[in-house]
Amino acid sequence: MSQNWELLLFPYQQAAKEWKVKLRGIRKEFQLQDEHSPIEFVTSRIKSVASIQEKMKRRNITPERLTEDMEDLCGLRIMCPFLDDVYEVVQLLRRRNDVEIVSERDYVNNEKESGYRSYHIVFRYPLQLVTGQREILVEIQIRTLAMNFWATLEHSLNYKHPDVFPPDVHQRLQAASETAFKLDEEMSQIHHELAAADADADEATKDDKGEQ
Ligand code: 0O2
Ligand code: 0O2
Repeated sequence: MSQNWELLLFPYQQAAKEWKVKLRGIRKEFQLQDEHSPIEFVTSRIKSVASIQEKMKRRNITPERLTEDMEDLCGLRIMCPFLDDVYEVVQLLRRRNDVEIVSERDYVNNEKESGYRSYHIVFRYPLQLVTGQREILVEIQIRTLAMNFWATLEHSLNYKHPDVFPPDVHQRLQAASETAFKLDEEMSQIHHELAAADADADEATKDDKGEQ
């Protein structure tokens, strides 16, 4: 069966655009209220035709089952400043009524063998098309800046040099992922301490004013 890829992928492109607006809107809302935003930035990608075809082969996915069985045709990525922010974004998504969550995979606390960490959510999104409403699957990967740094470089190293990966490189990449995670933990700790110091200072100011 020959596929009209442009037509098939159009709803996914549309969904990616709509979701970038929604997610960047969340960041803006926090900023307008002078609050810490758990979202640093958002990117998206539509799976390439070559990558779709490779995955169809690898997973034995038929063209008829493609849009149900391939959950990441539309992929969004949310980068968070701190570790806690990843779970705050997960909560924000769970509370929304414009999505129906289909699955969640926590690779933050259960890292993959490669060292990969991210929180993956797949949800069903009702898209409004000229032909009516259509529910499509969207995947969101939520990760910290440090996790993104590691995953971006590891992906590019794997992609560029797939055949010359000696076992010790895998180990070194795993170790690098551990280092990135320690950095995340330390930055989160500093963030908590500063937030607590801020709260104490606010309290002291209130007390001072109360005494006057
Ligand atoms: P802003 O003001 O930086 O948030 P588009 O959706 O058209 O705006 P496009 O071309 O589809 O963007 O690209 P993509 O990959 O979806 O998103 C790119 C966005 O991610 C850009 O935002 C980049 O600034 C942002 N981005 C990518 N890498 C980084 C990074 O390391 N740090 C930060 N802070 N942002 C990054 P915009 O659109 O320029 O808007
Ligand atoms: P793309 O289009 O390049 O983003 P599968 O897709 O079959 O490999 P599965 O079980 O469907 O795996 O999904 P999984 O493992 O939950 O998520 C797959 C996606 O997570 C990948 O997309 C990557 O974006 C990311 N990912 C998973 N493991 C790793 C890893 O070890 N390193 C890096 N850098 N990223 C990883 P694809 O398949 O690369 O597609």
